[in-house]
Amino acid sequence: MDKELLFSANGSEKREWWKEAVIYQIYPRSFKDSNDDGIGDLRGIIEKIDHLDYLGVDVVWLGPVYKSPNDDNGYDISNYKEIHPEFGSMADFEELLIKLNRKGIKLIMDLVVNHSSDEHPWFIESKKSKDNSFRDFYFWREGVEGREPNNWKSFFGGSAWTKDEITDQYYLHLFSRKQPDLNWENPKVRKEIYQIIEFWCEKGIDGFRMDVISLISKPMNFNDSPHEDFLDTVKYVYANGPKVHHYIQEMYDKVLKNYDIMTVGEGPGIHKEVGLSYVQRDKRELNMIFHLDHMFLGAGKLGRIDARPHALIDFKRLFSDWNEAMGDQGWLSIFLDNHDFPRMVSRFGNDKDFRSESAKMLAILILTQRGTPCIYQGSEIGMTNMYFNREEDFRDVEILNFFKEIKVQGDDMENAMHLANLNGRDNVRTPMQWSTEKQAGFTKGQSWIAVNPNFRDINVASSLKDPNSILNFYKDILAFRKTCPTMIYGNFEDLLPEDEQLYIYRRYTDKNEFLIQLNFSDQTIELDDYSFKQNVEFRIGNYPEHSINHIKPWEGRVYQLL
Ligand code: ISL
Ligand code: CA
Repeated sequence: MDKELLFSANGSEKREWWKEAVIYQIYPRSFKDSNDDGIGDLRGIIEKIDHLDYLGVDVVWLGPVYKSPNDDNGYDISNYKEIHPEFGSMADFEELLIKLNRKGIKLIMDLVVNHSSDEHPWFIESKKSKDNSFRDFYFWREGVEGREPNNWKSFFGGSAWTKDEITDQYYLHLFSRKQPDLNWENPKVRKEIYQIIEFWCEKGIDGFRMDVISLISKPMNFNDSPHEDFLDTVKYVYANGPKVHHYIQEMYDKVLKNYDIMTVGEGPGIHKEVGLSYVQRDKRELNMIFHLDHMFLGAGKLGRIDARPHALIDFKRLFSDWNEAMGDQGWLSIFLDNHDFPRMVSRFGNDKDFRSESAKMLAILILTQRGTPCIYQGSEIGMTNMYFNREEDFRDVEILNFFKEIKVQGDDMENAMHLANLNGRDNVRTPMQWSTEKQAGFTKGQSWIAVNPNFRDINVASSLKDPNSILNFYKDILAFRKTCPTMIYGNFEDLLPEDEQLYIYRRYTDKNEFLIQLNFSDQTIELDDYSFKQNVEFRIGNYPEHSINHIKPWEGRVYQLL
């Protein structure tokens, strides 16, 4: 038992429920379909609350369920205060919230307010004429010599500007052309957004994951980006704009501060020099951020889609650097995948020969780093990347646009498909695998995106029956973490930053110390050099037997120093 179970009241760090919580991310379209139309929905989630309860998670982050034409699966919202009928009704939403809360699980929603859908009434008005009262809800600019106003590229390929015929001007969209960027310079826009936040807080939700919050303040000169590399443009031109903190502080003062909620900012382009500025204690902004640095590791010429294998050293350095950047003033959310990036066991583990071992080992990693862990649906059963054989099986707007560009340029489609299969977003969006029934028990209808054929081996029902399953390991390590404040508030130190296969670190306070050993290779490694000088107690690990003299392939374990 962690000696500090009751600590912290007079410890250096203030206890916060959102630091102690573990988040579980639900991608609603792919979680559980209750009415067999092939699309996951709110009643489907209600059916599966027992699964979340069994696992022991504290907070559900619910992906967007608002009214949306689904160009980007709900990240293009046409009504922020309505539930999309394909997900159910407001009554279903309220029932979900109550039933989760009854099990002690909180609910946070996705707040997507860098952009709306082009089918939002604001945009429909805005494009009508240059003097429409909603015109400056968005960014409209004249073209320059018959071309786009500047050289900005969209995250989803092509220019970030699209010309609208009605007024012959261009509007800005950092994502798809159906996701026009909202103009936060306009106080009326901000007021509307604060009302939306209030609307959901009044329903009793427990916070927000804020989509691309790093992008809400644009450099209003709209100069060309001087960077050739898209990710540099994101970092230094699109993100962390001049008024971003002013806006977030205003949002805090106008609404957030009135509720005891969790706020998690997501943001491409948030780099470690600016990370703390979003979450600094007492700064009245956000509780924590997701940075995406490890998601973009090894990104090649075509961006993250052609990510090359990276060195473990670089991966580890990111954790150390970010930990240092946060110090005792800031807080991160820790994750290894989500609905935008490949499955963690496929990318960071070995999903062929050591799937179970590496999935559990990565679970140890996310649950023992300093920060609030976030588990994406399916990781708890070790779901893997899907391999799509046919072009028509892909669904994601990013990938479809990518294919279009490849074709226009006459480039190699076979390679493009290969990259999409490695790093595309559809990989992680295949339905949650519940059982060995048809369509993995996700739906009795036709699923909106293919089910991974490996569902007969990888599914919740079978995992429940197997005491050594990944699922049961997650349950155990979640329970372990709850008994262990050092794992939450303790310091972090990487003990072997230069090792290319092992990740060995400690979490400690002045009273307690834990040693975490993770093997990121297919080999057994002798540990002579790292043998302990002190007595240790084994606390949790992913092999039934373990020896302090060596560490097996993808083995992970936590010791407490006595
Ligand atoms: O997946 C990516 C594209 O290569 C990321 O860069 C992603 O666009 C970025 O992390 C922002 O993601 C968020 O906003 C997008 C939405 O498509 C993603 O699903 C969401 O998580 C626009 O709303
Ligand atoms: Ca449905």
